[in-house]
Amino acid sequence: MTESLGDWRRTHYSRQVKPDMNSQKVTLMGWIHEIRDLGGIIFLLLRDRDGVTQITAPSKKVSPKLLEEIRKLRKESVVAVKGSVQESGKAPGGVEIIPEEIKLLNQSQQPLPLDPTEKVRAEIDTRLDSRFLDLRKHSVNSIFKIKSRMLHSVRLFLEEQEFIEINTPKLVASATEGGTELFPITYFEREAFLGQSPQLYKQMMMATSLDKVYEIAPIFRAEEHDTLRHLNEAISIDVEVAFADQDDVMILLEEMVANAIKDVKKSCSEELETIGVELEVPKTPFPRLQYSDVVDLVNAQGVNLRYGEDLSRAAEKAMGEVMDGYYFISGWPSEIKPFYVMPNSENPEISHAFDLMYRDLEISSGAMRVHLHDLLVDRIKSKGLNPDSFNRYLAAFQFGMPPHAGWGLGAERFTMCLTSAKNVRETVLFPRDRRRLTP
Ligand code: AMO
Repeated sequence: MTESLGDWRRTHYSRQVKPDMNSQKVTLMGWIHEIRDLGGIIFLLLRDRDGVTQITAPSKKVSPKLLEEIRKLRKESVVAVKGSVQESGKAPGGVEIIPEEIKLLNQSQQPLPLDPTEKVRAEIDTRLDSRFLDLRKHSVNSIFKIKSRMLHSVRLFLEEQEFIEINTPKLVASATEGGTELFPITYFEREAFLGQSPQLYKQMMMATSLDKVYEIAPIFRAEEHDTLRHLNEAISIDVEVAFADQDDVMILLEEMVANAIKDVKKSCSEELETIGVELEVPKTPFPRLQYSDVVDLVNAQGVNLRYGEDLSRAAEKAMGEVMDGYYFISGWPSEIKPFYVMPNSENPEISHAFDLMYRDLEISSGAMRVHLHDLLVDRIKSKGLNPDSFNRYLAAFQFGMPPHAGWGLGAERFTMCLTSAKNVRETVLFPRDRRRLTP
């Protein structure tokens, strides 16, 4: 009974079948969402990428052979249905299909490890184990349609501003963001690492005259913590701009973020409705807070944060209580920012680094960089690192490196903001976390 497509081809997706197409012949393809056999009439719900269509098979109108075939179908099997459209007040979308032929393309085994009809709620681990079934739910796949649109909009925005897309190595020899979060790998007879960030490469691009570059690619972090915000493999949207400082790239970042939200709101209205999210396009410029003010704000709420410390989870949560939306934190102490961040020339204790926050979630970090070779060597040493292991990177600073600035925006964290997802794993097809390496 299981057959190939032959000359059958889909003519419409569910949502394209409208009541004004009465009597029109259509071919739909998808999965059996539901079967209700009432004896004299069988209702099939056919689900595809867009939605669900009711296939109505009354014994008066449909041949006994076809009815028998329909009775053999099992939930989540793949079928193609040829039939005619009929207006129906009771059916979803105001239409039903009276079937003339049904082709079973692949019968599904039973029982299912997961119910894609969302009647039974499953735990995230069960869902991730059977992610292909989980992604049949429109509430789940909507998140990825939104993520895809966001990435499209980001690319378009940067391309329009004449940024050049680059691809940098993910097999690397050294750390960039502090030594503890690296995944070591065996590179022939040497030790190497999975790249934590394209940081050093995008900076080296600034010495080439390409001037404005971006990369959208995986970053690998050996985070020990099992949290709702951390992944071991994430997608970073990285940007670097020559002849620019932190203020220039903060403006670029907020404009890009606001533009992507506006675009997602317009282009993904159905997906947003499916997941029950009403997006608000933030006004630019975003509020700009100083790190020292953040310390005061956090302490005022009874959470202890000493000046010079990075924001703890409790401190982030306290900020989420007072700030409702996107905001920058600037003026970070140099001590807690990486070696490549430019210290303020008047007060080197303070750096030209910033974070972009959404309520209690950090979604991006950036800075003006150190472009002066000797200062960079000092900064590397002051972090307890050996400048010799950075000599190829440092060479780019000896023969004409312009002042430059940039940032990295986490694609999954930004998708959390767009979809109101509480767990970052919801925004990754196949997340990698402390315990999960499959599927
Ligand atoms: P940072 O380490 O702050 O900065 O990373 C930038 C952004 O990437 C995302 N991100 C993560 N998302 C999920 N899970 C993780 N484990 C994870 N780690 C990072 C966050 C974060 O804000 N080189 C600098 C950027 C720069 O200065 O250009 C960097 O990597 O959204």
